[in-house]
Amino acid sequence: MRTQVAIVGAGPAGLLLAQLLHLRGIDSVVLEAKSRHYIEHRVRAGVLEHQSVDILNEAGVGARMMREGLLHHGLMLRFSGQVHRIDLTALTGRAVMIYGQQEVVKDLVAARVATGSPLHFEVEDVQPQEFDTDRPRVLFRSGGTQQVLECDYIAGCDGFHGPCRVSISPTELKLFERVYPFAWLGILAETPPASEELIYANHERGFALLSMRSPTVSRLYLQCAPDESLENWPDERIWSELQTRLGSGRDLDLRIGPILQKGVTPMRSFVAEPMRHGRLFLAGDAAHIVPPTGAKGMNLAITDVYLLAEALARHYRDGQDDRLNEYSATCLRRIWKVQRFSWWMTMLLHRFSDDSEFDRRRQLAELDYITSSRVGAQSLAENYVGLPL
Ligand code: RFL
Ligand code: PHB
Repeated sequence: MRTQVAIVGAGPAGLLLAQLLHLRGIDSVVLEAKSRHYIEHRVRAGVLEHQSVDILNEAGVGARMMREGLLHHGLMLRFSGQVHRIDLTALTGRAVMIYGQQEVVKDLVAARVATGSPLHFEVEDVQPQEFDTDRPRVLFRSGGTQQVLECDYIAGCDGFHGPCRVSISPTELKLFERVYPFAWLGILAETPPASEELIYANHERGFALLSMRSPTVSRLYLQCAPDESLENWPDERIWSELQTRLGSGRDLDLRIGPILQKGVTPMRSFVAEPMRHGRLFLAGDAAHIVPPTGAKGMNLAITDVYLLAEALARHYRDGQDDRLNEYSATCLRRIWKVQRFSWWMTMLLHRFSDDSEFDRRRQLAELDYITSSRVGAQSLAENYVGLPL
C-alpha cells in the first residue's frame, strides 16, 4: 500500500488535514484506532475561533455549522456576585461559533467518505517507522491483517496518547509541561442554556462554566479534584454546585435536566518541540495540550493542519520545501501565545488549594480591571476570538 501522506488519527486535526490535502490534489490514507461511532460521539470542545470557522468553510465542510452553530458576539465573566459582559465583537470586530467538536468530526468524516479516499477505523498496532529516511512507512493491523503503508510523509495527528510523538527519540524532543492541581467535571444536559452567552465564573467554591450545544442542550463544567471519582458526584450534587457557582436564582435560572454525558477532564499545559522530525510532522494534541479554560485545543489543531496542508501543497506543487522547513517554528510561535493565554485564563478563574488572601485579592482585582478597562477587556477578547495565523 502506498500514499503521499499517511495520517495517523481521525480527530479534528487528522480529518481536516485529509480534506485540505484532497482539495490540493494530494493523496492520503487516514488510520484511526477507534470506531466511526466512537469518534463521532466523543464529547469534547465546543468553541471555534472565527479563523477556524473560515478554514472549515474554505475546506467545504462548513454548511451545517453555518446552519446549526450558534454565533456568539460576547461572553460573561462572573465574580463577586455579579456578571460582566465582554463584548467580543465591539472589541475585535469578530465573533466565535459554538459548535460541538463531535459535529465537526461528523462533517469531516462525511466529507472524507464522499471523496472515496481511504479512512480505516479500528486499526491496531500503528507504528511510524523510518521517518528519518526518504522512505518512511507506517505499519498497522487492520481486521487481523498486518499492513505496510509506504508514504512520502507521516502526519502524527494521533492526540496526546498516540504512537507518533513517542516514536521520536527522546533526545530529539524538548518537552514543556505544567499539570494543574484540579480537573473539570463536564456534563452535557438536556436543558435549555440558562444564558444566551457563555458564563465563566470565578466563585469561592471553585470555577464553573456554562456553555451550550444547541437551544435545548447545555454543556456545563465544574472545577473538581484532579483524581475526582464520578461516584462522588451524583446528579443532585452537580446541579446544586453549578447553581451555587453560577449564581442561579438571582441573575439566572439554571434548570435541572437529564444528564446525557459526564466526564472528568484533567488540566495540563504541554508542548513538545520541535514539531517536525525528518518526514514526520506532529499536529494538534499530539504536539501540545492546553487547559480548556481558553477554549483553544480544537482551534490549535485546526490551525496546525492548515499550515501543514499549505506547506505540503507547496512541496508537491512548486517543489519548494521552505514551508515544510518552517512548519514547526511557525506553529510554535502561535502555540506559545495560545499557551500563555490558556494558562492566564486558568490562573484567573480557578481556586488553588494554596491560595493566599493576597492571591485571592489579586485575582479579583484582575477581573475588576478586565471588566472595567477597555484595554484590559480587549486583550482578553483579541485572544479569545483568535490571534491571526
Ligand atoms: P484528538 O481529537 O485527540 O484526535 C486524535 C485521534 O487519534 C486517534 N489515535 C490513534 N489512531 C490510530 N492509532 C493509534 N495508536 C491512535 N492513538 C490515538 C484517537 O482515537 C483520536 O481519534 O486530537 P486532535 O485531532 O489533535 O484534536 C484536538 C482536540 O481534540 C482537543 O484539543 C480538544 O478536544 C481538547 N479538549 C477540550 N477542549 C475544550 O476546549 N473543551 C473541552 O471540553 C475539552 N474536553 C478535550 C476535552 C480533550 C480531551 N482529551 C484529549 C483528553 C476532553 C478530553 C477528554
Ligand atoms: C465547551 O463548550 O465545551 C467549552 C466552552 C468554553 C471553554 C471550554 C469548553 O473554555
